Amino acid sequence: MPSASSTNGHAANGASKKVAADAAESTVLGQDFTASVIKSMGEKTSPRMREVMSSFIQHIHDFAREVNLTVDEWMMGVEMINASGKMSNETRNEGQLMCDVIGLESLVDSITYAEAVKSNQPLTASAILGPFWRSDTPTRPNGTTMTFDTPADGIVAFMYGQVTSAETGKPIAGAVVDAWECSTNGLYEQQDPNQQEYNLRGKFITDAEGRYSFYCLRPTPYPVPGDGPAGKLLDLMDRHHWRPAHIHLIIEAAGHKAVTTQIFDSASNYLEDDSVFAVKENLKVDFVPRANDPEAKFELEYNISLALDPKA
Ligand code: MBD
Ligand code: FE
Repeated sequence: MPSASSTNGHAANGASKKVAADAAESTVLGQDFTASVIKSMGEKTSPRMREVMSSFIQHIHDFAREVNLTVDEWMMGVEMINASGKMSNETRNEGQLMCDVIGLESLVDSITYAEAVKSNQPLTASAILGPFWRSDTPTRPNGTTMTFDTPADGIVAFMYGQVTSAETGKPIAGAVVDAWECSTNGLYEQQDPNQQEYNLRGKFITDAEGRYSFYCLRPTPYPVPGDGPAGKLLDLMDRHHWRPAHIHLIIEAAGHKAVTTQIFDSASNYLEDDSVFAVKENLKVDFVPRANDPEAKFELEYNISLALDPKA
């Protein structure tokens, strides 16, 4: 653990007032101060809370020491957090987006699912939820559409597949496939007054053979919104806002572990430099031309394999 106290020797300059001031400061600057903040937790805190907060305090103090964080810089961070909160609601989560652009949601997702990846079962890989999921998306019949305000440059695709159990390989009936995507203008329905509510969102329930299907847009690249602190942070770091073309999915079935994921059009730009670091090799999919369907130019078969929930 690097200690800041070694860098505090500048007090030895003879001026007694300055020595006293520096001595007081060095207690706050040093590891003793950090330890005292950690030790101030009471005995009623849970073991996990103690573990998480001890480490958090340690790292954030060390971070401030390492970069010599100034009051102005720290206040800029505080203001970004406050601004994130103010623009967040049921349909937009800016705090989450802030975490996304620094790779934190992807890291936490990978940590959470590391266990599942270790198993030899052919599980569908997870990916981050992102800030635009809605809890109240309507259920729609299989074979129907979720693109209602299809723009002139939109390409309709038919997406279908089967949900199976990784344990048995058997189809899962009654699984819920919750899908959402943005339109070609790079806006999710709740960001765009010109799209009807719940456009490009739907929940589809698998039939007796575990099958689901729907019409959607072939996804297009998408810029992380620039109207809030996450966009500002990207600009300050001189990074672009783009995400590769993706469709979000949450698949849930009784007795199984739900999976939150995204699939990425393998023909898209930005697969190598996703602004939120969510692309995984096995989540890239190939849209192929669809024959004999006036409703859709492309199709995508996407099958999903769920792990049993040991708690169920
Ligand atoms: C998105 O559309 C998204 O999916 C993520 C993860 C972050 C920002 C915007
Ligand atoms: Fe998204």
